[in-house]
Amino acid sequence: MGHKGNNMKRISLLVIMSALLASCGKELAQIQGAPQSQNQAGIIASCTTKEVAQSLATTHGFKYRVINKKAKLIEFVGISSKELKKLLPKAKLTQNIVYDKPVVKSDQFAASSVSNTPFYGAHTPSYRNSQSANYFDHLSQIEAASLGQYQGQGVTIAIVDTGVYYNHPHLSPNIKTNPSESHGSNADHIDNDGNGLVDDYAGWDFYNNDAYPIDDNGHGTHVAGLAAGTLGGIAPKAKILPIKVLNSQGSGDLGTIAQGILYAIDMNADIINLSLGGNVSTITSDVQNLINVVVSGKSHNTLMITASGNGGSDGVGDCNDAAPVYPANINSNNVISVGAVNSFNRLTSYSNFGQNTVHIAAPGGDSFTGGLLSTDIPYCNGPCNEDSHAYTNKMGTSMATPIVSGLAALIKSKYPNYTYLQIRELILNTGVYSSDLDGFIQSKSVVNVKNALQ
Ligand SMILES: [Ca+2]
Ligand SMILES: [Ca+2]
Ligand SMILES: [Ca+2]
Ligand SMILES: [Ca+2]
Repeated sequence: MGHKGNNMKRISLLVIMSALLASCGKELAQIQGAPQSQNQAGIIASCTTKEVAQSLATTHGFKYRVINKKAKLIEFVGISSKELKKLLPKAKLTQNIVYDKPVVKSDQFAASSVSNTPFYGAHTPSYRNSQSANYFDHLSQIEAASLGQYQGQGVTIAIVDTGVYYNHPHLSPNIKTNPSESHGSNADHIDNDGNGLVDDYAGWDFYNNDAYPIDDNGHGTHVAGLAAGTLGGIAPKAKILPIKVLNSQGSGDLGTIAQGILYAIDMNADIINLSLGGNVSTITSDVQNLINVVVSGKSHNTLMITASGNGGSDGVGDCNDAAPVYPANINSNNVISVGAVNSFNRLTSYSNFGQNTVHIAAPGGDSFTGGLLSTDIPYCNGPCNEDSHAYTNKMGTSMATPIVSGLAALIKSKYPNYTYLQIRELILNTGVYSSDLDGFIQSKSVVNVKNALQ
């Protein structure tokens, strides 16, 4: 998300790193690529009053936020549970801490060490099982913990992002390959299918203009896992088409993004996940081009799932009705704009909103849960075995978006002849009402997998 005065072409990934929630005033430029430190998740305590929390926070220099006024639940960030416990008697808090969960941090490769490794093919899948819901908290929240026979089979979700670490053992079984092409040691350096791209076997990297859209940031890999990871994805049998349009810092420009979307449409993606965006105040030719490309998806029956944004430079949610974010605000009925709720189905502090322009909400993680758990850049720089898998927590409307993309894939696998519009309407009409979203989110609801597939 760009801030005011930014070059309008700049567009960024929409993830908030939980380590930085305590300093929401930081601009995204500083947030991008910043390492997550351990144990920075917020903790929740039940306080007598907001005033007590406020005085505690002021005296001891940490942040707080009221989660639920009635239940007197207060979230504290920037203090350990041990420290807070020491302060509790002094503050006359009614209860002890009810939740304290550290951020999972894998020792991932530094972005600079990710090389253009080819896609080595499918690892033996470790499919969703009865234990999955224990690890992936959001599955129960949207009633996706147990799936029936429709798990996204035959459906392709394009991930237009920082790339996808396609050799991750819990993503590789689902990577969409192009039967006309090959890459790596099998590359023939010929554009066999005549689409203008040489050896586009496993998607394309439009940022670096090569046949290896591998992720050198981590964002796209996380997003892909949320939508269609074999172990924790909403649609664990959907195909993932990796398309890299953002650089290792998560930035890119509208022209490259439009190219990536056009490619996804041409490759017959059913759903295009766009966990990226930027503020747009003037419809320049670049913006108009992006709009045209997104609208052209209608004639190919392509549904776009877009992130509404994370509140701009201050990290506090903004109204998209007043300050448009693109591509989320593109007024076309093949676009769904997604806001983020916490685990109580309440709008997160960072999520953008807009009762005319943000259509539905999905879990996006909050600091007390450490964000949503999903696939991360693994240890392996080549074919990956089961032991080399990696997971991490991230939060943002970027994370809420692939939840909706996964749901769209489940619907499409059950109703293969549905149009983009029928899928869109089913998603928006089968959510669970949350009074907290009234006036902020058009459908006033949070996606629900069980309702949608009934
Ligand atoms: Ca080609
Ligand atoms: Ca070729
Ligand atoms: Ca590349
Ligand atoms: Ca804001």
